[in-house]
Amino acid sequence: MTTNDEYVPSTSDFARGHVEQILEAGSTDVADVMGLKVVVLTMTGAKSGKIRKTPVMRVEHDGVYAAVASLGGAPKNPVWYYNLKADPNVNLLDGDVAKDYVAREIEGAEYDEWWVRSVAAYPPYEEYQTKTDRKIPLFLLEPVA
Ligand code: F42
Repeated sequence: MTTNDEYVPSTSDFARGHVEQILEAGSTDVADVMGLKVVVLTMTGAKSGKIRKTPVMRVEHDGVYAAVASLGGAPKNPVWYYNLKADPNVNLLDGDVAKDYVAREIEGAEYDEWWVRSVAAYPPYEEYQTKTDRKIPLFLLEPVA
């Protein structure tokens, strides 16, 4: 993903704080949620065109990652969901390794398979889904060849 626009931090103090720590250290290893690993997605704002950085829990299998648009089980999708729908090209930082990926929303059997993996990586996702009628969207992030 190549962008030459400015980075605009999240309005979420929690997420912005994590991103600041991670950018300072150059690695996601400095951050965790309940001791579980996070990764940082760098994406393009759907309306602003600005660079946005969004931490999500680390869900990975065979070099493919999942991004779970849970927003803690809120009734609405996080705003970054619409960014990825508008421009699926993201960069993902895991540890100190940053690579480009393409995001693809998944459904059906693929969703079910990756939902199990996501809950295994971060069990609270299960409870989040019980809090809302919204089906929590899942994106797969597949490496750019
Ligand atoms: N959120 C999840 O949904 N899933 C996770 O697994 C997850 C893990 C996680 C781990 C650590 C951590 O620090 C945060 C974590 N979060 C997780 C929270 C996540 O990082 C986000 O903060 C949260 O999901 C909310 O995302 P959001 O995109 O709704 O962010 C809001 C707070 C925000 O920054 N809003 C901005 C604002 O100004 O209100 C706009 C951001 C934006 O992208 N704007 C678009 C643009 O064009 O720039 C406009 C998009 C539009 O259509 O309006």
